[in-house]
Amino acid sequence: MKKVITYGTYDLLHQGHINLLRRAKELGDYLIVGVTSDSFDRGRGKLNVRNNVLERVEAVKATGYADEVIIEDYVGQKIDDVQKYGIDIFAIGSDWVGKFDYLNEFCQVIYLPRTEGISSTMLRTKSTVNVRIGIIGCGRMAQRFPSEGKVVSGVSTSACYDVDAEALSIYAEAHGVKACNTIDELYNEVDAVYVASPHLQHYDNIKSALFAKKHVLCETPMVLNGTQANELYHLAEEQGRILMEANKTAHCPAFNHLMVMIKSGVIGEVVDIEASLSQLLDKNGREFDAAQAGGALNEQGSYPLLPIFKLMGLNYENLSIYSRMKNGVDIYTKGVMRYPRAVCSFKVGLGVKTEGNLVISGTKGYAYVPAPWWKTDYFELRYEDQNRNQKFFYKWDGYGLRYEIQEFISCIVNHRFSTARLRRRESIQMAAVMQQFAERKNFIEI
Ligand code: C2G
Repeated sequence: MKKVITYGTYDLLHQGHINLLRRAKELGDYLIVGVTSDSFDRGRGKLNVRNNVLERVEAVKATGYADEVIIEDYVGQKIDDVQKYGIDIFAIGSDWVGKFDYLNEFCQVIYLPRTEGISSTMLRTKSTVNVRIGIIGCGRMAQRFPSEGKVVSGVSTSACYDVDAEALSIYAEAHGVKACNTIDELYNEVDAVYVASPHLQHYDNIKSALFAKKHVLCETPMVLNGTQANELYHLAEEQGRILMEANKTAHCPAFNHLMVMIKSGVIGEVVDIEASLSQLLDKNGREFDAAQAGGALNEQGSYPLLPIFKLMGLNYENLSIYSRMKNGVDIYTKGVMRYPRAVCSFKVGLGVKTEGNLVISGTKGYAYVPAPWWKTDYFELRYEDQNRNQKFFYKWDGYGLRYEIQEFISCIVNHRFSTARLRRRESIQMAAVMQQFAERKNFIEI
């Protein structure tokens, strides 16, 4: 029996894919089709895939040409598969000519003619409603947005607004976007907004944007109060608009894969999580200003809370907060959270430096993610028997903002009000933690 294998994403499956699969099948008796996983595609820079892996697998199956469908999840897997499945022929479209010659060592490599005039990219472009985004708040955070938005299809950064006229015109000129002198002028220009104003402005900005029927992507921390966060998510749904907190860790491919692996039990039951993050900043910045809700917990807290909430849930029994304060802001905070059968802790610092790693301890082993774990491209699973240790490598492109922009657009296009990467209830609970701190509940100054 002659076995053939081919690979692809097969997004928005079209005639080009069908022709390719038919030709591949005709080369032998048994066709295996490798469909790329979502994280593998993100890792190789394909950020605009519309269908998720299950939809793409179903579409390939429906062609009737595949005798078997497998998932392609890592670089180098093709060599493993060819050997594992005893493959005679590796077939792929002619757009890849020469790229897979290295497989000749293991099987015959055939480049099949590509169907001209059709591609997933063309279909995506045709079907995309271009989402015009307006920037609210032209400070430091907003500088990265336009270049990151450029690599995501279906998005254009088209206008900006800032209360400070000088910051507005500098930003507009630097990024070639329209400067709007009032927020209503901005709303007339765009479909969605990216809120990168100071923390305390977020609530009003989000509310006014939602009332103007604009989708909102808001920098983290979205708000510093759980009740407000809840209210805003309700309002977004009432208005039929997407509200998403821009927490880059939540969209980091390696982080997401780690979460899924741990949930599937690779280190047993999780008993302890320690997550730390610190950044020594200029003491004159807004981060050290109590009147602008500065401080380490507000600034950095949503990152270490994320793995804790993702893995342990939101029903902790107790949270104790220990802070070193200076001029009304915490320059260092340690939080200890007690769960029914686990204990978690986090450390954040603006004026105290600490090792910024993430350690998740389980009954069978532990996960170790070195700094910068919040935008990691690497982690390890470690066991008593060191031979079982595993290292995982991923790709993290640019500032990472592209991943959250892509998910934001996907939520808009697919009318999804909540994303699995950062659930609304998780975002609300993060705000509730900031609120507990502001109210000095269960708080000890050190
Ligand atoms: N294809 C084709 N004609 C088109 C478009 C695509 O013959 N008009 C072929 C491609 O050459 C490839 C297959 O259909 O063999 C799947 O294409 P994609 O979904 O674009 O996947 P691709 O990014 O090419 O992934 O590990 C993944 C593989 O390297 C290929």
